[in-house]
Amino acid sequence: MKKARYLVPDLYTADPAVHVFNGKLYIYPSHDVESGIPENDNGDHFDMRDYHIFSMDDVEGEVTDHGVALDVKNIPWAGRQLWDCDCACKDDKYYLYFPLKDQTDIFRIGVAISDKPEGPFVPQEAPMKGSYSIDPCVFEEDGSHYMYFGGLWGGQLQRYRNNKAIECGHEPKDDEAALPARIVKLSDDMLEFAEEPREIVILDENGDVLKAGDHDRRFFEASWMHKYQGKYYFSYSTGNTHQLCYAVGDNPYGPFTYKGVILTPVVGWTTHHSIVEFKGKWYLFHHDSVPSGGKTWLRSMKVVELEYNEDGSIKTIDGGGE
Ligand code: FUB
Repeated sequence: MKKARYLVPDLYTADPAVHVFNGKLYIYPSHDVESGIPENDNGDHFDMRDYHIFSMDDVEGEVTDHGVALDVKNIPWAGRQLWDCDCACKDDKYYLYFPLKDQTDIFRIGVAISDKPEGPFVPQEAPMKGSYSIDPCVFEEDGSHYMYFGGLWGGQLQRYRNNKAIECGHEPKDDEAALPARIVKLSDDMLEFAEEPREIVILDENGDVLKAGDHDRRFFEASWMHKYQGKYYFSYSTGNTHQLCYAVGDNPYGPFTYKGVILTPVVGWTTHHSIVEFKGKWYLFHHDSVPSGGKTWLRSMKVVELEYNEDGSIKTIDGGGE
C-alpha cells in the first residue's frame, strides 16, 4: 500500500489509536462533529460527544463500524469534550482511556471497561486519580502497561509542573526546556496510576534537551509509542508547526533522541497518529481535513504504509498539506 487510504467515508473521525487484538486491527478514533462553536486556540470547537470503534481484518479490506462504544452522557463526572482515546487489553478485559473535561472544565483522564475490544465500555465513577491533560496512549511490554499523555494549549499541559497545577499556566520562555509529555506505569488493575508521572525528555543530536522555542521539533501533543528492532520510538505532533516527529530511546521511560519527521503537515491544523505492525508490514494511521474541505474540526482518518531505512530511521511521508 503506497497511497494513503481514507477509512470511513460517512463519519468524521480523527486521532486513530490502532491495536491488533485477536488477529484483527481495532481503531479507536475521536468522533468529530459540527458543534457550531467558533474556532479558538483553546480547541473549544472540538466538542466531541461519543466514540465509535472500528475493526478491519485487513488494511486494504472492509472497515466495520461497531457503533457507539461510549457516550459522554453516560460518564458520571463528565463536563465536555471527549478527545483522543486509546485502548489496552489485560486478562481478556479491555480498558478504554479517554480525556474529558470535568465539570470545572479541567481535562482529566477516565477509564471505561468492556469484555470486548469494540465495547460497549462502562465508565468508572470518577477520573483516574492524579490524571491531567489529554491524549492518553497505552503501551504494553512484558505484562506492564505504560500510559503516555499530555498536550499543550487546549490540552492544558502548560498548567502543570511536577504533576501539580500551577496558578498561572504558561509555556516556558523560548530558551528554556520545552514542556515534556508524561509517562506513568498503570496499576495492576489498570484503573489508576501506579506511580507519579515522569517527564519524557527529548534530546537533540548534541544531547541537549529540546527548547520550548524549537517549535519544529518540540513535543506538543499526540504521544504514541512503538518498538522496532529493540528500540523505543516515541512519536508526537509538534502542534503549531503541524509535523509528526519521532525520537528514539532504549527503554519506555527514555530519554529519547530526536530523529526526524514521520509526516509533513496535512490539510487541517491538527495531526495525530498511531504506528502499528500488522501481517509483517508497518502502517501509519493518521487524519486530515481534505474530505471536509479543510475544516480543521471535521477530520477523516487514513492509513498508509510506513517504511524504515536500514539504520532504523523512518522514511518521511508527505502529508499533502502546506
Ligand atoms: O481531537 C482533539 C484533539 O486534537 C486531540 O486530542 C489532539 O491530539 C488533536 O488531534
